[in-house]
Amino acid sequence: MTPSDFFSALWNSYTQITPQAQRIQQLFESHGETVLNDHVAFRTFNNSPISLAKLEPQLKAIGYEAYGAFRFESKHLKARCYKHETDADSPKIFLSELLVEELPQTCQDIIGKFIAQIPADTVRSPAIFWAGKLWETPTEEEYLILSKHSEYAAWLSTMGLQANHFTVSINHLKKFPTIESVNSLLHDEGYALNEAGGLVKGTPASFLEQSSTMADKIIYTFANGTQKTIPSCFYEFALRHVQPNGMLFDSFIEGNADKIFDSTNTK
Ligand code: OOG
Ligand code: NI
Repeated sequence: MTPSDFFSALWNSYTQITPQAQRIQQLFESHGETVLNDHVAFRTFNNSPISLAKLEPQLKAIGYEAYGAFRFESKHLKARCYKHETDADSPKIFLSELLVEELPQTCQDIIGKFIAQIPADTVRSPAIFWAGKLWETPTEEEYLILSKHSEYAAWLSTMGLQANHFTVSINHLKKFPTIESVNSLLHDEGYALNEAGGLVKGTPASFLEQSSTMADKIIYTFANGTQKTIPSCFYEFALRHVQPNGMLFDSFIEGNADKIFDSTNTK
């Protein structure tokens, strides 16, 4: 599979449950822009058939290599970032995993039940990255317990493996050169933006500025039959700055990322 096939299949499945991304892309296009992606991100469970270590070979298979590692203590997450070995314009990939053993036993039991349903050999091709939920639908009670302790766990239990966001590269926009100009366009169009830690995460001095929408909302039917409006996926905007060495910063920043995760919060 070529990276281009990978990202187009991924975009198709992502926009099915994130119609705002399609609309926002069209909004930029209506202003004469061509939208390029800075990166996409995935979430998963550690110690499972879809752990970061089990998924990584499928990124290698499409020509990607790891170049950074991150830890989010209070969210109980680890992450790595990947870039294409030769094509610098191919979107970067941010892959995080939940350290399930750090959650309370009640959550471990619920997640353990999901993980037990995933076939050991389920990771066989890059298409695993849009496989969605590989376990039975949670009950509303399970979802609420998970969301109390980890919004990430609650989100992953309902959405499974898929791009949780694509990211517009502001560097490649012509008429919207600043993150503030992007945010005000979205604000004027009525989109809810993630305000955790402020609308803009990061500064030019840290070489990466990011903002994101709040995730789209979908009506979800839980295993017990109740329905609830829950967050699906969101759209991000990133502006990278040139470092003193003359190179564009190409990694991620823990302090920014910590707030971007909140784009799928239920409260
Ligand atoms: C990933 C959050 C981090 C970034 O650009 O720093 C991130 C997630 O929400 O799964 O995307
Ligand atoms: Ni991101």
